[in-house]
Parts: sequence; C-alpha cells; structure tokens
Amino acid sequence: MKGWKKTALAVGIVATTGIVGYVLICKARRPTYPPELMEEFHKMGDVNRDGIINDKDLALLQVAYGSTPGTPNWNPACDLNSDGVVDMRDISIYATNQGLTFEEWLKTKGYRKTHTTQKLPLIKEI
Ligand SMILES: [Ca+2]
Ligand SMILES: [Ca+2]
Repeated sequence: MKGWKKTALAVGIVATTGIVGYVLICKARRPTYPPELMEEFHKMGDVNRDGIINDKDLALLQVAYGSTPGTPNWNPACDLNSDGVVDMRDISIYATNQGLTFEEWLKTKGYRKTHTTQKLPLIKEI
C-alpha cells in the first residue's frame, strides 16, 4: 500500500588510488499511525492487515467460514466481531467495507498522515 512502508536504499562504490570502499545510506519511512486505528481498520474487514479491504480478505474469510476456536480452519483474524465464530456476521462486516483503503478511511475520520523518517547511521568502510 502506498505510504504504508517505504524504504530507500542507496549504495555507492568509491574507488580511489588503490583503495576501494563503500558507502551505505539507508532511509526508512514507517507509518506513525496509532495501533488502535490499525486494529479498528482490521476489524472492519482488513483480515490480512495490508491496508485494503478486498478479495484477499474475502478469500481468508471463506477458508475460515464456519470455524470456531479449535476447529482446523479457525483463523482468529477472520472473527471480525470477536464472537468466537466466523460466520455471516463477519462476512457482512467485510461486505459493508469492501474496497475501502486504510488511508481513505483515515481521511473520513479527519486523521492526517504523518511519517517519521529514520536516518540510519552512515557506514563507511575503506
Ligand atoms: Ca486486506
Ligand atoms: Ca464472528
């Protein structure tokens, strides 16, 4: 998902008179969304937690359909309403929100996206 996780990696090789070294610069961008927001979106139907409610989530719901804790196909991530069974109530939650992305949903809540950029230490070896 765009904006969910971005990683930039730059590698350069430096060659000077008989000395070969490398410089490695990494920048990692990670979302700073509160975990409770991500959990709330998960419970709206984002079973696989990839930031979009789509057919991949439906496929997981179908596999777990009819299951309860202890049955072979039980997947607690599919129990969207946390009632201990994966059934039509969970499918209904999914269907209501199908197609929604995490960022679209955040906009409806008036939440502004912020990211932190973590600059990793410069590694230089000669
Ligand atoms: Ca998903
Ligand atoms: Ca359920």
